[in-house]
Amino acid sequence: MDEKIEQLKQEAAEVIRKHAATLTELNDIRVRYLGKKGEITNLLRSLGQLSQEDRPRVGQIVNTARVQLEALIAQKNAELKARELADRLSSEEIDITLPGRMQPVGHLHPLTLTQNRIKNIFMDMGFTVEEGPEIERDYFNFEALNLPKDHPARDMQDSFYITDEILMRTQTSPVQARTMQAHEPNAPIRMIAPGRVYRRDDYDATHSPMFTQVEGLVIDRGISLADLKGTLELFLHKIFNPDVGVRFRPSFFPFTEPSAEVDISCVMCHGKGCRVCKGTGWLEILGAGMVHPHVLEMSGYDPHQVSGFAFGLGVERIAMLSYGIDDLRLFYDNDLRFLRQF
Ligand code: 2NM
Repeated sequence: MDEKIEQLKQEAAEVIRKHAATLTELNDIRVRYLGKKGEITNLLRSLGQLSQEDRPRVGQIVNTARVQLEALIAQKNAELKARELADRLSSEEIDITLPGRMQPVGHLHPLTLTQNRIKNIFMDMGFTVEEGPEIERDYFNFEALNLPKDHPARDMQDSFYITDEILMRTQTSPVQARTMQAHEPNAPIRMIAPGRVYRRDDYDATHSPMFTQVEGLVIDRGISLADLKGTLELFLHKIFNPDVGVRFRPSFFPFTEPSAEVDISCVMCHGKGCRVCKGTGWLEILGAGMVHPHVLEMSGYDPHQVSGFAFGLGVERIAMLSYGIDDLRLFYDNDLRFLRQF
């Protein structure tokens, strides 16, 4: 009996040492020897069959074996728990030295970049930047700018009407009329109005039914054509380069008198004549003129007290010439291969 107990204890100790790789396995082993129907437990139960004198001695041996195995199991249990924790810590490790994931940062659209350059040049000359609605009243878009209802330049073909009295603005000049009317009569104005305008037009390499304009207006006592020339020449030298040639040609606009078309020497061939300037050496870049007395009058200004000049330009055209772009549609396609170049 004594030997049998010793053998069982050795066997259990061996199994605990060598075959308990996990906590589950260790628990199975505990049940097998020390559980309700375990081998050591069975031995304790069979003590009743022993004689009176053997019982206490054998009982003590079995009990000692039980206590020793329990201690062995507790030790192994602590060992396995520590290992499982170490395994988890290393498998779930976070490398805090890894660099963060790059968030790509976008940038401004070439038309916005060009519009900002234009705005900055005029703001440096003391101009304010004014805005107005893109859905405009016929009155501000045409009537207040000397284009009465029967004027040929108001041909329905050229505009997107919403009702008889409301349309998508065809120019930013209604912002000029609104600004004049918001001022005290004859108060000086030095402003630009950048923004989108809409015209019924084909969509091709050089035309779009929506494009971007910057128009300007200067009103004060004694403003002359010399101010117009000086201001626009300085602007063109800053936006292109100081060596660019500038020329003024007589033209017609209903809201200015006299009116001029302003050309710069071709930025591609420097005036020699090429495909871009159609062999002329010049590129049309601006429209301008002295504000018509009737336009001043209609917005509450007295043409006997003050005078003014105004101008208008297309942002797309300036961007195309600055960057050497030959198709206007590239600005609206949102093709990243194009946009990423700016
Ligand atoms: C242009 C050309 C010439 C212009 C005139 C006015 C106003 F409101 F003062 F009458 N604003 N803009 C003007 C003059 C616009 O664009 C080619």
